[in-house]
Amino acid sequence: MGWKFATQSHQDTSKWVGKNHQPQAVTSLNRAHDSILPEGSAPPTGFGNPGFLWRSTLVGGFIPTAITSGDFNEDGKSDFPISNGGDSTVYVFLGNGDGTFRVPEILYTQGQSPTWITAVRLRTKGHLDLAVTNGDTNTVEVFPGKGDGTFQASTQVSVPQIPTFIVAADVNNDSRQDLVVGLSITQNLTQPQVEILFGDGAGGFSGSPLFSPGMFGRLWGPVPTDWIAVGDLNNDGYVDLVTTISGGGTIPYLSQSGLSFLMGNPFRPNNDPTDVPLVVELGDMDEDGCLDAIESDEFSLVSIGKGTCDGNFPTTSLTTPWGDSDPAIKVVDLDGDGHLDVIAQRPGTATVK
Ligand SMILES: [Ca+2]
Ligand SMILES: [Ca+2]
Ligand SMILES: [Ca+2]
Ligand SMILES: [Ca+2]
Repeated sequence: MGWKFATQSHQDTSKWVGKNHQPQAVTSLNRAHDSILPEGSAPPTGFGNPGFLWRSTLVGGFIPTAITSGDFNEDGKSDFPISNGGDSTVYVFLGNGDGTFRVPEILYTQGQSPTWITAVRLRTKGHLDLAVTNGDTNTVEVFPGKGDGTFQASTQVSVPQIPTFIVAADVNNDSRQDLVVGLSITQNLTQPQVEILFGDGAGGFSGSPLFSPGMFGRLWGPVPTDWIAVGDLNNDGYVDLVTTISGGGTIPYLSQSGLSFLMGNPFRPNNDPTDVPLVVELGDMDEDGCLDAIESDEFSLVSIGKGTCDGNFPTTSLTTPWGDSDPAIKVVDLDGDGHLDVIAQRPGTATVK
């Protein structure tokens, strides 16, 4: 698992970065680490640019692993927390609303080696919170937000294996946010791939149904769940899941009224049995009323699996070569024309309509 799980590779990274160090002012960052592109220029995506301009690099923690967004100080401006796997911190960048940020608040996780992070409102009457997966301590850690950009002391919930991904959703339609946690699977063991932590609306959790895809993946490892997309595949009012697991294809799970899930037919990008999907997002790309699966794979290709509103994606088609060995993906209407766009990470950022 390499750098994501430092203690497993026998590296005590806590010694590398002291916990009493002071963050630098963002404005005094080492410009040598900034892009070679001048600030304000458009990044070379190879696609039509919907209006992004290059900005200076911000200071980060050691080995950033994931980013989320939300308004944590309730000033109407987006903020960006980043989890850092190497020094077990979360940097919370409060936005000024003009593309610049304040000096980040640094949260120290109780668990070790954060792998993923999501913003979620776990308390029905509360403020926006943060949930972090800790790869080396097998925990989900929740930082309850105070609504002013600071957070209460965190609490942890154990999960059975290494957590590698987390996304928030109301799985059982009780108007309380739940956490969907992707897990790493040990080879040749039948283990749960996903654990769902049902929120109680007060910041606590109850129940954690587990389900297993059986054996997937390569012949070494643990094999991580790389990504989980949430959406209602069959339009029954309950969110379903589509996951990627390294070497194991893209696996849909259909919700049974939020109480349990049935595994659907795994599929791979371009229907290629040798292809390895890494990340997947959902969006109705052809606007036929059925969510489609947009995947980026190990071959740096992006493809679209055309959904049929029953949890299946029988037809996949290559869209474009891009991507990276550690990609990310997002589906959103960037330019506000009513049609979904795809953002996929490569050694720059690419967009396509
Ligand atoms: Ca804000
Ligand atoms: Ca719920
Ligand atoms: Ca559904
Ligand atoms: Ca569709």
